Amino acid sequence: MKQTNKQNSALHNKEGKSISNSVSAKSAARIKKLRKKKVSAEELLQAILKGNKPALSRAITLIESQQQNHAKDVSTLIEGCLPHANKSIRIGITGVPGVGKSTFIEAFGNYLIQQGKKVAVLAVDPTSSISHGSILGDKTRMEELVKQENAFIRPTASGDSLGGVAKKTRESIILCEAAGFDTILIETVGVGQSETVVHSMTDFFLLLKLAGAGDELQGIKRGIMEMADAIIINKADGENERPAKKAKAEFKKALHLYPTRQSEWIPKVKLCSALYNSGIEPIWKMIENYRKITQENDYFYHNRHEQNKFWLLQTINEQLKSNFYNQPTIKTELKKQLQLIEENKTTPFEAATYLLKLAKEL
Ligand SMILES: Nc1nc2c(ncn2[C@@H]2O[C@H](COP(=O)(O)OP(=O)(O)OP(=O)(O)O)[C@@H](O)[C@H]2O)c(=O)[nH]1
Ligand SMILES: [Mg+2]
Repeated sequence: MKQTNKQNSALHNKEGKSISNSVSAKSAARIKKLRKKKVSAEELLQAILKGNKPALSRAITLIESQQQNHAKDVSTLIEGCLPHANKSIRIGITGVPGVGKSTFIEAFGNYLIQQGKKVAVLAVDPTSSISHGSILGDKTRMEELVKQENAFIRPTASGDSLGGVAKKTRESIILCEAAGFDTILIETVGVGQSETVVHSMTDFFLLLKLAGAGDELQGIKRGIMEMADAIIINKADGENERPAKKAKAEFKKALHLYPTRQSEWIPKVKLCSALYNSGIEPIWKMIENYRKITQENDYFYHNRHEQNKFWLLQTINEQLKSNFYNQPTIKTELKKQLQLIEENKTTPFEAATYLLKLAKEL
């Protein structure tokens, strides 16, 4: 009797499937849907402002996506974050491969966290599409830092032009600042123009060097001495300590030859061993001192305004270029013009004038 009741009471839908089964299937689907639920840009923004790291990651992924249908969400995020940005110190770090940038960031970042700072690490690496990003492989070098609640490490945006990577990094800085990160470290390996790009988005620029045998100044990229606010001679440990001290004196002498800077800051040379955690604190004290001096003489703010103006023009240039090249008609006509050039049937100037005129009419 009991059995019959149970059978009778077991509800079935038209296809004869047990409703209880289809209900559980439905709720599973609902849970799945919820998990996949597209979080609105507004929700993401609110989470970022509360300092939520997964939300920050997700937002940076949106920034990195090239998809046109994300453009509106990206604008919402940037506009919403801007009023909360700008409060950090942005530090650029450069140096040749193997100089110890990642090891330095691990030591420096952990020190900063001990001082109660919130540290975000970003990277500008034009080679990352080939090498999969220096920071990615580096996570092993930043073993302690990655575990810290108050640290946020983001591998490089890749597969893009330097201009594109730079734009994304700038926007990511704004998001990190809005999420409460007060110290932003931006690493670059110094390929091509990447040092100039990082210099144009940071307040303080650190150049990491190694003590070599003899002429330390040889092989140093033109312009880099003017950009560096400090030269850090890393690996000043063990047998390397003496040559490091010599190199320090040599760099100091060389820096004296450069004209006084608008910031009134005299670039410093410091020794450090990122691996053995020595010389880290004086570097931070120096940066704090720089901030104090340049905020008092207003250079700090002036520099950020100049950088914003530069980035405004840069963004327009990038946008104009991508608008132009992405037009289907231009794509096909450009191919034709390139062919005509190969056949000596047109000149580059004639072809350019034709294409630009064509774009205007589209
Ligand atoms: N002795 C010594 N070794 C160091 C020091 N800093 C880094 N190293 C070592 O140098 C090697 C390279 O260090 P990384 O931190 O990976 O250098 P990097 O500049 O980030 O290199 P890329 O990411 O390839 O550009 C590693 O084997 C480190 O352990 C230091 O202060 N002293
Ligand atoms: Mg590295």
